[in-house]
Amino acid sequence: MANIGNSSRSAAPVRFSPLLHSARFLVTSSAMDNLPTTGLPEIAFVGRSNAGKSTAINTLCQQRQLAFASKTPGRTQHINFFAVGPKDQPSGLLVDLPGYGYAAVAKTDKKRWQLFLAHYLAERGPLVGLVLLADSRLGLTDIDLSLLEFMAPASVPLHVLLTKADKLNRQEGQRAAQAARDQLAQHAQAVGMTAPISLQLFSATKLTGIEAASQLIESWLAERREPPQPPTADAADPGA
Ligand SMILES: Nc1nc2c(ncn2[C@@H]2O[C@H](COP(=O)(O)OP(=O)(O)O)[C@@H](O)[C@H]2O)c(=O)[nH]1
Ligand SMILES: [Mg+2]
Repeated sequence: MANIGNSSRSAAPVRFSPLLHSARFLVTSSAMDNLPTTGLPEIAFVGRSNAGKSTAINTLCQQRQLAFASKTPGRTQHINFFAVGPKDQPSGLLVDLPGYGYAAVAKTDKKRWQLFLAHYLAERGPLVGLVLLADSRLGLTDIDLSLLEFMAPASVPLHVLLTKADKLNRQEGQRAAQAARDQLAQHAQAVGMTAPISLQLFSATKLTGIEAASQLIESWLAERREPPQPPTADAADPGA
């Protein structure tokens, strides 16, 4: 599994992504049936309530209030869409999916959320990547891991941000990352997920891992933007 951005913050100033900085609110959807149909490549952010999802989105985009960080988790069940790229020609969307369960996850909540996500992953053609956020002190829970099951058929790459890494020392951080990596590898194999999975430590307060996360998100969007080259006569497989 790729090991991205696992080092702590260097002395050099953090390079934020101008593309992500261009993010602006597009629309809120309250349900699956009124999601925007722009055809633009889409990157979704998921995670348990309080994992630090809103804070991570704001930090990656260098904006204070783009996604609302809340002291009362679990309130918003809306899906917020943000556009990035030139105003007149956006190049992609960031999607803030509803958080799931706080503290003790109610079984019904969990089921409802899993159904929603399964549906979203199955239906969302333009989805080019999923970013899963999990508190580095708590690690991945079974509901986090259940994502892989739904992602397996969609073949969408997954990137995990272990958030609030500033709360752990270096050794604890490395241990948390390795434990999560092992869990992901095991689970991916169990459910037959073959799309790439990567993981890194992330801290909004110390700005750990900003560049690695930004670069991956940009590369996901760029891959989809470039139309596939039509095969030329030269490139054709002579054996075909
Ligand atoms: N120490 C620390 N706290 C964080 C970090 N990111 C988020 N938090 C805090 O964690 C809580 C939940 O964050 P929020 O972004 O609202 O989580 P969400 O429910 O996943 O959107 C807030 O009190 C944040 O200030 C971080 O990188 N470091
Ligand atoms: Mg939030």
